[in-house]
Amino acid sequence: MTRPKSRRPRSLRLKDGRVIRFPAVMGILNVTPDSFSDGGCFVDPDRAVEHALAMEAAGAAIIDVGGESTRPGAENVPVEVELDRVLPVIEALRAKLKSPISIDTRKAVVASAALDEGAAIVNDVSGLMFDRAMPQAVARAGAALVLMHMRGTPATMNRLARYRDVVAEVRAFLERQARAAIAAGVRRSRIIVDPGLGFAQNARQNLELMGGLSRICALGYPVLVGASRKRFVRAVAGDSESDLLFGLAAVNALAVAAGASIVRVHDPGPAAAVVKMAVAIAEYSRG
Ligand code: HH2
Repeated sequence: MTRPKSRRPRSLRLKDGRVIRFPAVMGILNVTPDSFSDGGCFVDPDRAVEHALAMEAAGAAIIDVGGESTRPGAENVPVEVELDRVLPVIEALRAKLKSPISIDTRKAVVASAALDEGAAIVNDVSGLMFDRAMPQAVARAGAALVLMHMRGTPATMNRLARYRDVVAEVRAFLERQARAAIAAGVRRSRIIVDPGLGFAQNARQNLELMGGLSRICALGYPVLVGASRKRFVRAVAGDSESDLLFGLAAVNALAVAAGASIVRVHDPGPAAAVVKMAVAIAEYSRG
């Protein structure tokens, strides 16, 4: 039987020649004392490295290292503190990890230092709105860039969750910011976009974004979806660990079916199984 051709982006080639094949699982490594679900678990660099290697073994194709929590209400972390948290971990991981490292930061100085230390992707949850120097920092290094939609800052975003058409507005923001990144010298083929579930969106708006995800995928950039342990999953699926895991599985399966390229999760093992199954079916439903 011949398989129908899929229009989803198939892969992303990094500057160092490594290729991320889509759909891929991104494993979350928060080296923070206060992240909403795993705060304090991986502040010790040895534990962080151990956890990153375990996530890679479980199926994570990217490890996303973050030194600043962006949960609702979180305050800005000083640059020096963020650097002290992430750099030792990235340095230790570089030699041990085959998967590329992404740095989850809004600050160009942190991004540049992490890229110098061996990260290959910058995950900017502000979508280039926080630091004007960010696009040049990414372009200079030839890095890949995740552009996420958000409004305001983690401290203010919940107040800004007002939209006429959340899918259209988020899509327009991502398209505009991707153009700005390209104008600054970031390669089009290394841009990933993300609707930013839970950032300046209430539970209903998150569901609308998921329902309209194929319109965001139609921009043509790989799309990242980050629903892991977020409040809207809890609100719909329930509070227990298994509710959260199965609720997330549904989000990830439907995201892949709609054309998403990357799912960002705390538990890469179950997510990898969900992605494999969803993509196998999606290959046949896209005639
Ligand atoms: N969500 C969080 C952090 N970074 N990056 C992208 N691209 N997309 C997301 O949805 C996203 C993100 C928040 O989750 P988490 O890292 O678990 O928590 P915290 O920000 O409290 O560290």
